[in-house]
Order: sequence, then structure tokens, then C-alpha cells
Amino acid sequence: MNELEATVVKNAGSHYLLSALPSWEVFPAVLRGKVRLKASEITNPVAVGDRVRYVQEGDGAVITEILPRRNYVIRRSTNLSRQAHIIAANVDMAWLIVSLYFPEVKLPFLDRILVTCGVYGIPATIVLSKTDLYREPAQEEIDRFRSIYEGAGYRVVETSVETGEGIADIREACKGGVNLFSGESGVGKSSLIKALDPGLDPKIGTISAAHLQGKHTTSLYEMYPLASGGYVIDSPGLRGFGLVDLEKEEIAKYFPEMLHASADCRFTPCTHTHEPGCAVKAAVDAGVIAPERYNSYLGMLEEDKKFR
Ligand SMILES: Nc1nc2c(ncn2[C@@H]2O[C@H](COP(=O)(O)OP(=O)(O)O)[C@@H](O)[C@H]2O)c(=O)[nH]1
Ligand SMILES: [Mg+2]
Ligand SMILES: [Zn+2]
Repeated sequence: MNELEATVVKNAGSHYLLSALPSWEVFPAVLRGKVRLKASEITNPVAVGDRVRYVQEGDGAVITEILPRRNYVIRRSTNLSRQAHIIAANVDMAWLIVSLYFPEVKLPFLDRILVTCGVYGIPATIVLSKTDLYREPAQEEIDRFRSIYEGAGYRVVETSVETGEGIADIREACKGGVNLFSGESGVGKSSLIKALDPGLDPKIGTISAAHLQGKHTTSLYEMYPLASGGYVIDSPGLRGFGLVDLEKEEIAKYFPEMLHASADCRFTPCTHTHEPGCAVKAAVDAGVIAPERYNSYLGMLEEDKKFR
């Protein structure tokens, strides 16, 4: 049988859509039963971005094998379960989109996604969206946000689909790779994709006035080709983000600024909580490490305990 290779561009529930990237000719495929059974702790055996082998059977394509993943983004399905969900695979850049307003960014949530990207070796860029809103009074908050995350070693890009700020930069950076757009519902992921390529038609939601939160308009992960080059994966709003595959001692390694400071801790390993001579705590006290980031770290340590 003639085996061919393609990339999963959409998980459509009962079937998948594939395209043999870099060419964009999308066709449906189903999954062969034995592939489905393999990973029992993963709720979805095939994710957008997966490279697969398939065969042509009758009218349709049948996925026979998932090729090894270069990387993937995964989250625990709920905090109570050990089951995990693969968000996307073989990602070149994760764009973590947050907005200061509507909905308001929750830093511990952002930090959790940043840690997850770090664990799986996916470079992450933070996008501060909707900067056209409340620009003047918010400048101090924008500056504070930037200083926390640039201080931690991340790149922060400000965008607005209203003024066009930041759009050309992101378009340029997306060329030639697979880009995951992730973040809470309503932050403007789909709008950003539309701004990058007006020829695309991702569903754009409204913010509910009652909750100042986006409604879930994108229910599935879907890849789009950008006319300017590269691919973007639109995703439904993330809510909870349970950490997977990470030992308590390892968490601080994925806070770049804590990893850097920890070289001078008196004890190794150091949890950076109660130990004397802890250089991380000293850096927090000295204002070198943002207290918001340190609190996120403590929150993750606590959460980690609950799973033991
Ligand atoms: N003012 C303003 N509103 C935006 C911007 N980007 C998105 N929105 C609005 O925010 C809401 C949610 O956008 P959407 O792209 O669906 O968010 P998603 O859930 O992250 O995909 C919609 O009402 C958009 O019009 C922006 O840059 N400025
Ligand atoms: Mg959307
Ligand atoms: Zn320490």
C-alpha cells in the first residue's frame, strides 16, 4: 500500500482534515482504530500540527501512523484528572495572547502557559492585545506588565487590530513556521489572525457585557495558511491549565529569571521557599524578580502538592 505523509490541520471531531504542507490542499481523513487505542492517558490521540502517515482507501484517507512529535503543548484536562489533552504539535512559536482589559489578564494563568511552553521546548512570545482600549490611563499598567515579562526574559509585543499596531511584526515573524495562537477566550486571537490575513475567516466573537469575557466561538483547533507565509493555529479559549509532566523541583527551572538567580542559592536543590541563603528570595526582596511571578511559582508548588 502506498503510504503518504501530511499534516493535521483540523480536528473535526469524528474526522480530521489533512494537508501535505507546504501545499495547502485540504482533505478529510479518519483514524485507524489501532492508532486510536495507543495513548490511553491522552484524550486526543491526534492533534493539529501532527505529521501523519495515511493511506488512500476507497474514497477516503485513513491515518495509519502519527510521526514522532518535535514538540507539543499539552494540558491536563481538568484539575481532577490525570488525563491530558494535546493542544497542538510541532509548533515553531507559541503566541500567548493576553489583554489588560476585557478580559483582564490573570498572571498566574499566563505563567502556567509559559512554563508549559518551556517544558516542551516551544519558544513563546507574549502578545498584549487591544492596546487601543484605554491607552492613556493604562500606560502605567502596560509598562508594569512589560517590565515583569521582559524582566523575566520574554518578548512582549503590543497589538491592536483597530490601529494596526504590531500586526506587521507578527506577520513577519510567522513566515515559514507553524504558530500557535493561545490564550483566554475573548483576548482577540481570531481577530489577530484575520488582521494578519484579511482573506481568512476565523470566527470572531463578542464580549459578554455581563462577564467582560469572550464567548467560546472557536470550539476546535484549526490551522490556517497565511498569504504572507507560515501557518497559524487558532484555538478555543483556554481556561484551567493543569501542569503535566513536571516535578516540583523542576518548576523554577521554567521561570527563566528564577533559574538564573538560583545559581547562587546556598542549597541545591532549593525550593526557594524556606531555605536560608536562597538567592531567588533575595532577588524577590530586592525587586529584581517580580513578586507576581514569584507568587505564581508558589501557586504552582501548592497545586503540585494536591496531585500527590
Ligand atoms: N478594541 C479592540 N477590540 C478587539 C481587538 N481584538 C479583538 N477585539 C474584540 O474582542 C472580541 C473577541 O475577539 P476574538 O478575536 O473573537 O477573541 P478570541 O476569543 O480570542 O478569538 C471581539 O469583539 C473583537 O472585536 C482589538 O485589537 N481592539
Ligand atoms: Mg477565537
Ligand atoms: Zn533558592
